[in-house]
Amino acid sequence: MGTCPLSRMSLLRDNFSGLLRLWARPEVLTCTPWGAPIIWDGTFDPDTAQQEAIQQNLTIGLTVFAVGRYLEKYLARFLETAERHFMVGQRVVYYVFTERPAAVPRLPLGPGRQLRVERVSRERRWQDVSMERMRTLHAALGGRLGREADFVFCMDVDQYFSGAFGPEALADSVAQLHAWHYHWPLPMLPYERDARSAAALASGEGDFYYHGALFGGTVEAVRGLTAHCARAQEQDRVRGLEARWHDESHLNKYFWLHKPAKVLSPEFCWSLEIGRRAEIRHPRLLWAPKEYDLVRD
Ligand code: 2GW
Ligand code: MN
Repeated sequence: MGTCPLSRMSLLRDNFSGLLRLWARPEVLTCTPWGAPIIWDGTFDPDTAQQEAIQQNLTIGLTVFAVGRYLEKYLARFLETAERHFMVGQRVVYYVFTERPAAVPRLPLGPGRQLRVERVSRERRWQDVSMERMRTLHAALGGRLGREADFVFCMDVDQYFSGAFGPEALADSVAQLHAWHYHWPLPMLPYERDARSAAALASGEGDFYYHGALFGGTVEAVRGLTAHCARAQEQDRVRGLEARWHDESHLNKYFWLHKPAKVLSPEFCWSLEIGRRAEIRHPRLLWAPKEYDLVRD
């Protein structure tokens, strides 16, 4: 029995993209130990990714929370730059969660792009604003967002797009390497270490340190992720605990237990404060400058 030519073709293509990843960026890690691609500039062909996504007729959700002063400070630039760079050519639905729907900027949107505003209540503590996102997202994924999107990305609002962020970033589950920590040795990564916390990683555990500012995947995968994190946060709360980096600590625990299918290089969420790094060729999303005195109460 011969191999069907079609599967031989796709085998060839898969091997080719694997080799391309290794050859294109020999100076960086382009594959995780469990075989997931780590996406660096030059390791993917954006046109192929675009073509494949269009054939699948996808709807991609982008969720962002803008509560309190973060709305005026960050939301307009986040959305304006997303219009220029995020999944251009695909069907996109923005989901903005805020306690002041009327204050959301009315932006002209490109064809096939929509914005929905969902009301959330304002938490008193900023740690809770950040952590409550997991529960709110989980509920939204069980509702309209979950019905209309195929894939979803969940992002911090205090950043802006600076380059094409396209369907090459799509996968079942997607994690972002943290710009400050991607080259740190494992024992130094800032995981939660208190064994009583649901977010705890013991010494020797952990693969990478992922950034809470960006994660995504299929609706189903992100539902699982947000359910896990919301439950784990609640478990800590009733025990009077709070993980070191809040939702980010729980996210890191989740991705230790459930390995991401794709990992984005720090080029996909970079901080200019780090300065020049030879391997950072083409940042696609940049951290907005923080003015803690202005936004932290
Ligand atoms: C957060 C901290 C202090 C003061 C205000 C806020 C705040 C956050 C707020 O007033 N309004 C608001 O909408 N947020 C949302 O929560 C917003 O979407 C923001 O991007 C997100 C996370 O807060 P942020 O961006 O100030 O936290 P970072 O940049 O220090 O975030 C990392 O660590 C967090 C946990 O401490 C999260 O895991 C976050 O995803 C990480 O990037
Ligand atoms: Mn942030």
